[in-house]
Amino acid sequence: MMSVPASHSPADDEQSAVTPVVAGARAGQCPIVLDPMVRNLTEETRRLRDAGTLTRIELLGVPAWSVTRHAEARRLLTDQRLVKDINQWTLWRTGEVTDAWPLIGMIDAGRSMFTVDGAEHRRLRTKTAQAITPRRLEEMRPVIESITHRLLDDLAVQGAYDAVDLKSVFALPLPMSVISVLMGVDPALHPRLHTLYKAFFSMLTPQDERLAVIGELDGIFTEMVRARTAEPADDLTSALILADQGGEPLTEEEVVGNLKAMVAAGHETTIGLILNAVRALLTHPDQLNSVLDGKAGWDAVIEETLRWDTPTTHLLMRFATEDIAVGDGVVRKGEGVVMSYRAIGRDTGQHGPDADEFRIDRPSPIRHMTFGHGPHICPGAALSRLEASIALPALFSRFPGLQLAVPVEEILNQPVLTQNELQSFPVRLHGN
Ligand code: STR
Repeated sequence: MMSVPASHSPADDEQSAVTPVVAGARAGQCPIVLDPMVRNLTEETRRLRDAGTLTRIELLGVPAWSVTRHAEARRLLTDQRLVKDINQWTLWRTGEVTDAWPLIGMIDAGRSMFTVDGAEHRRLRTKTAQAITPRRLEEMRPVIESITHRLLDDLAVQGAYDAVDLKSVFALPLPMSVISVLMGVDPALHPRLHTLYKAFFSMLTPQDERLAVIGELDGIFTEMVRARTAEPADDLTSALILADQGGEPLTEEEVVGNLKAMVAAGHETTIGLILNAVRALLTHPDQLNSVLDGKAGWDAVIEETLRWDTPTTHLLMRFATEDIAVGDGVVRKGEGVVMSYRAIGRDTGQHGPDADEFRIDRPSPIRHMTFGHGPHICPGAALSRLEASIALPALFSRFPGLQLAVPVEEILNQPVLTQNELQSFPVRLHGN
């Protein structure tokens, strides 16, 4: 069995590195074993990037391919021979990967726009995507502004005399509140959802507990969909339940799947965007000053953060329905492919020799691919940009003396393999 203990030791790496892996590995190529407890993400990203366009990786004992280059990823993201259907995965079909694998919930997430392709994908996605176009989102701007200002008030109180955690008081509740308004999630559920998602993503959670968490999330969202079916409200969940004119209405399972995907993606990734932007600015004071002086725009901060410190380190997973040549390697039919967005954002071929540097003065627009590409391109891209474009200037104009309360090295990533999210983010609001 390829399942992995909660804590990851070098001995495990050694052992799993010699496990025979699926066909398609280039002779002699050792997989890069991704470390869920990674302390130096930049170093791991560099190793991946330098290993080539298509690199064999190991995800908690399970082999897959990582795509690390912008151009090749862009091509593959419109290649119909790569699909999201887990039943195309040989390791799943043979039972070598099961629910005991800690990352299974990232792939086997129920039927939704996240897990199907082609015409069915369009059927599942269109309504959601249309509800969050840049134009439609302008209606949400005042809502996002008022949530932001309310949270900044909370932050001012909690950080009046001492350090305060910018994540738990601001960067997390902001996107969670916004996505909840959009989808119609009861705010009374927020504390429980925070606990459940933290456990869902953390690699320290024992797998039986994670499966219970997934079950509880399914229960919460199924109940919510049933309530809206009985009594529709003015939210996107109700809109998804109501049949499209002439179209095939979504099933309960499909609405629940879309709702889960929206809530998870709608908060988890935006926390990363906000915190990573604040961290980048506080550690690059010249660039912060040029933004505060109006010499550079917040858009440049947001786009450069998305490229340089992307919220999604790796996106799991697509499966080859045929052999596919990639770079100088071949993905064999039935193998899994991961888009390694952090490495892709640091691709020197795309972004130049200084790709590892944070520079908001890059030529605009910065052509990063953090939101993906092709039919599955992030439908929430405009929403996350809008949230960050409200949150960041509001935060720095309210607290111009904002400072890290601990050395930057002490701000650690969550023990999460796929997401680039911080455990906490202690700041002082007023400087010294
Ligand atoms: C989390 C668990 C769940 O209930 C539903 C989903 C589907 C959407 C996924 C989400 C997952 C994990 C985070 C993802 C998101 C889509 C975008 C987001 C992968 C598996 C990113 O990090 C890009």
